[in-house]
Amino acid sequence: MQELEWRGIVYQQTDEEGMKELLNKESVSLYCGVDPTADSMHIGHLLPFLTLRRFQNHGHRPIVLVGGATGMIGDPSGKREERKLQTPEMVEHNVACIKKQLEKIFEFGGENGAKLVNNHDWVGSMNVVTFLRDFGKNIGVNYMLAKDIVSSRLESGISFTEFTYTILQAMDFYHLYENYNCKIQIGGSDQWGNITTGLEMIRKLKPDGEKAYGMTIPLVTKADGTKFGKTESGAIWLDPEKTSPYEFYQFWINTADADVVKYLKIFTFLPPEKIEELEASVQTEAHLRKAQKALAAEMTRFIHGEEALEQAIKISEALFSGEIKKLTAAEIQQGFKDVPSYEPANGEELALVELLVAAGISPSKRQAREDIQNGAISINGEKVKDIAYTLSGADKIEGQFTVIRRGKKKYFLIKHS
Ligand code: 629
Repeated sequence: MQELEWRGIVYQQTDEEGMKELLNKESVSLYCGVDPTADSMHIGHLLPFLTLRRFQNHGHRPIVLVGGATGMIGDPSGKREERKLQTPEMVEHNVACIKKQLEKIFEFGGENGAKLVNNHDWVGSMNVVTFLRDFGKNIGVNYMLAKDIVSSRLESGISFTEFTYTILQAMDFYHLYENYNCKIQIGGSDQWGNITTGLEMIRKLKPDGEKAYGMTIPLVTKADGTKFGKTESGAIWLDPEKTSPYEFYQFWINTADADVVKYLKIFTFLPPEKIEELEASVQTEAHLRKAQKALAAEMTRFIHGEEALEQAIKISEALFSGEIKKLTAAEIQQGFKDVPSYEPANGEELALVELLVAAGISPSKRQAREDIQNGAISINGEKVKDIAYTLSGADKIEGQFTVIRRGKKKYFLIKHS
């Protein structure tokens, strides 16, 4: 807990002293859940799970819950509008995808190995009479109405379905408490209401039972006030098909100096001494961006592995220095995913001037010639000054790509078929 406090990971706690005592006394099972609302988690999900992993590194036992049942309902927490229901097929598909990602974050073997559970296993086939008699009876409607999540939706409206969501999550906490001796639930600050409903359920069902605890983690903020975890191209996903390791790496590299130390503390497993050293580097030699590089490396290695990290660094360096020829076709595909591209028709004559115009790189043939003569055009990192130049096989990296740059930074990708 001391380490978590130093890192700035603790926001609210139901019983600070009690939880510290419990953690010092024994190896504790604790959980955090995620609903399968998409086929991948994004970095907004990461923090509570990284925190669970920190508990695991200190000898406690994480339980990771995927909401196969709650995902069918939709958590109203933090949402201003009623959610659209997902189809059972979508939920099932998303559960499978998210499970795979969670498996990479935790250690599963050994004494304090992680456990992965799905609440569909105990809620999915529960009958409505059992639900209302054994669980619904323990939670007062007035208690539920007092929660921010519900009270903030009373004007705009909330269905009985979403209103009931918190009881389902409370049943989970109780289920894990009973079956896995799970005593702590953690989550983002939006989960406070659901976590405390769980404690209420446990108290009602086990008035003489051992105490359970809840803790939330602060919302990740950015110094400039914009939303963390979003870029122009959308969320930063953990799935490498949705956000390539290179893009993932770049996301962290682009962290502002004002945020980087905070992120090193909350997202990485680097020890305090190392983080303090990097903090000093931000103060005295910010231009070296050592802290950003360490953050990006730690995160990319943790989520995508060493090899993907090395590739991301290699792509970043090649793009920075312009030495495109050092890259493989696969690396070019990752590094230039978001640049404009052009696919010449099969057999199309690849005279550079024509190509520049066809691909929308230069606005006219006249301008294209001027660009070439001015030395503004390079092919795979090498300047071409000959206006009669025609692309040949040697310009096609692995027969697939040619990277054209106009000016200092404007990249275009020619895709050959
Ligand atoms: C059943 C479902 C449980 C326990 C938790 C849950 C999921 C929970 C929820 N969580 C968010 C999600 O799934 O909706 N009701 O997207 C998300 N969470 C991680 C963090 C969060 C939270 O997965 O707690 O705060 C984001 O950082 O929004 O028995």
